[in-house]
Amino acid sequence: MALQQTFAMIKPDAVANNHLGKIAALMEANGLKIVAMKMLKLSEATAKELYVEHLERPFFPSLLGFITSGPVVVLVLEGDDAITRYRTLMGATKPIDADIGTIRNLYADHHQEDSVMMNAVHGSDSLESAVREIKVFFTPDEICS
Ligand code: DAT
Ligand code: MG
Repeated sequence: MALQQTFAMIKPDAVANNHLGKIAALMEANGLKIVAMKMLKLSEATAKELYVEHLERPFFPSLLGFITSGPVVVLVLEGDDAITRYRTLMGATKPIDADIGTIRNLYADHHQEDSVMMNAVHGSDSLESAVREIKVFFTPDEICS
């Protein structure tokens, strides 16, 4: 298995609901070392850069409103097979479909009307995305690999 880095974000719903520490603990307990981390409020420009592949999607305006609505925590996670390992730990995009014990099953609010969008966490879906997304938020000297 290859040692990889992936980009993770704890979204405004999970930060507002005080799930930040529990989510970070789950990452660490599942073979993902936190090698960079910061809290910030996304600007519209940064949100568009992160979600560039979704700009034309019908849900993009609501996603943009949600993701810039409050503070988020961005992280770089490192570990064996980190990209797939973290996607598995996150669970399915729709919290209602997320497997028991995954972050989205445990910490997204399944009763929210916008429960697809308010799904607690983001994670890179490929090596290419991980490299690109990490660069949106971190300079190499901010990553303590
Ligand atoms: P993922 O976050 O699992 O990689 P994605 O990249 O397809 O999922 O979508 C990015 C985010 O956009 C997702 O976390 C929540 C939101 N989203 C996706 N599909 C949506 C939809 N049909 N309606 C509303 N929001 C959606
Ligand atoms: Mg995605």
